[in-house]
Amino acid sequence: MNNRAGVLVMSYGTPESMDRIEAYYTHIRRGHPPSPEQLENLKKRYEAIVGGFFPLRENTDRQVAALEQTLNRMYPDTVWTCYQGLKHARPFIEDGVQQMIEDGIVEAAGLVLAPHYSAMSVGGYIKRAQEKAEQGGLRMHFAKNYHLHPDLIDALSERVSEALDKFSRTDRDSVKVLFTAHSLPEKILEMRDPYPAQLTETAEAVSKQTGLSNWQFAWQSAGQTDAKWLGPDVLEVLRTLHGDGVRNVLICPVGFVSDHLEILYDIDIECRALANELGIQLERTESLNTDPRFMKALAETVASLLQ
Ligand code: FEC
Repeated sequence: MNNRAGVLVMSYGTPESMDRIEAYYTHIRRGHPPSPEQLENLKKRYEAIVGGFFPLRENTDRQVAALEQTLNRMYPDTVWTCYQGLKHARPFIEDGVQQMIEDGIVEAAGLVLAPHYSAMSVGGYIKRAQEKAEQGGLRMHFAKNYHLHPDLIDALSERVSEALDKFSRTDRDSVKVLFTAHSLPEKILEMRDPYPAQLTETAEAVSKQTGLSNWQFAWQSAGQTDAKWLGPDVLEVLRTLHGDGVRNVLICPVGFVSDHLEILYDIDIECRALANELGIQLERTESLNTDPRFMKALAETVASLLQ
C-alpha cells in the first residue's frame, strides 16, 4: 500500500440554507426545476425538522472526520486523508476528486455512505467520481457495497435490541419490525439490480443476530414522479398491519446511515402521525451516524480496496 492515501467519502448532500432548496431540488431532478407546489412542499418538510436546519450536512462532516481518524488509528503505516464528495450539493463529487488531484494524491479509494448497491444510486456516484478521476490521471478503487460487513450488522443489531426495550415487557413479543430503505423506480427490477436483494440480506442478517422472527421489509420516501416505485410503501404497510391487529411496530431504516430528512420527516413525523391515528406504538432505531463499529466497517472496506 502507498504510504499516503486519499479517500473520497460520498454522500447524498443537503441544501446549504433554506434559499438553496430550489437549486438542490433542481439538481436532484437533473436540471428540471420543481413546480412551485413541489418546492413549497419540500420547504415545509425541511421547516418541520427542527426549523429548517439541515442535519445531514453536520452528520456527513462528522462521519468523514471520524472515518479519517479511524483509518489513521487502525492503519498507522499510511497517512489517510478523507475528502468529501456530495451527489447534489457542494462540495460535489467532482470537487472532492479535484481536491485530491490538486493535493497530489495518485491513488485513492472511494465509497458511498449508503451500504447497498443500485445502479441508480451508488452506481451513479461511482460513475461521476471515476470520470473526473480519469480526466486528472488519478487511480481510484471503489467499494460498491458493504451491506453484510459484520461490524455493520453488529451495530444495527444492537440498535434493534435497544429499541425493542422501548416497548413494555408484555408488548415486546408482539412487536413487528419493519426494515426500510429508500424506494426506487420499479424499472430497476428489469435491470436485475442487486439493491432489493442486498437490502433483504442485511435485514435477514440483523434478524438472525437479534433472534427476530416477526419482521418484514417496506419501502419509504418514494419520489413524486409518474413512474411506478418499489412497494409496498411503509405507510401502506402500517395500515395493513393495523388491519391485522398489530399495535406495536419498530422501524429500522436499514438503507440509511445518518439522521436526515428521510428519517426525521418521513419516519419521525409522517409515519408517527399515521401510527398515532391508528393507535400503534411506533418506535425507530437510532441512526448509525458516527458509531465506532460503523466507522470500523467503513475503514476495513476502504483499506481492502488499496491492499
Ligand atoms: O436530508 C437531506 O437533506 C437529504 C435527505 C435525502 C437522502 C436521500 C437518499 C436517497 N435518495 C434516493 C433516490 C432518490 C430518487 C429521487 C429522490 C428525490 C429526493 C428529493 C429529496 C431527497 N431525495 Fe433522495 N434522498 C434525500 C432527499 N431521491 C429532498 C426530492 C423530493 C422528493 O422526491 O422527496 C427522485 C429523483 C427524481 O425526481 O427524478 C430516485 C436514494 C437514496 C439512498 C441512497 C443514497 O443516499 O444515495 C436511492 C439521504
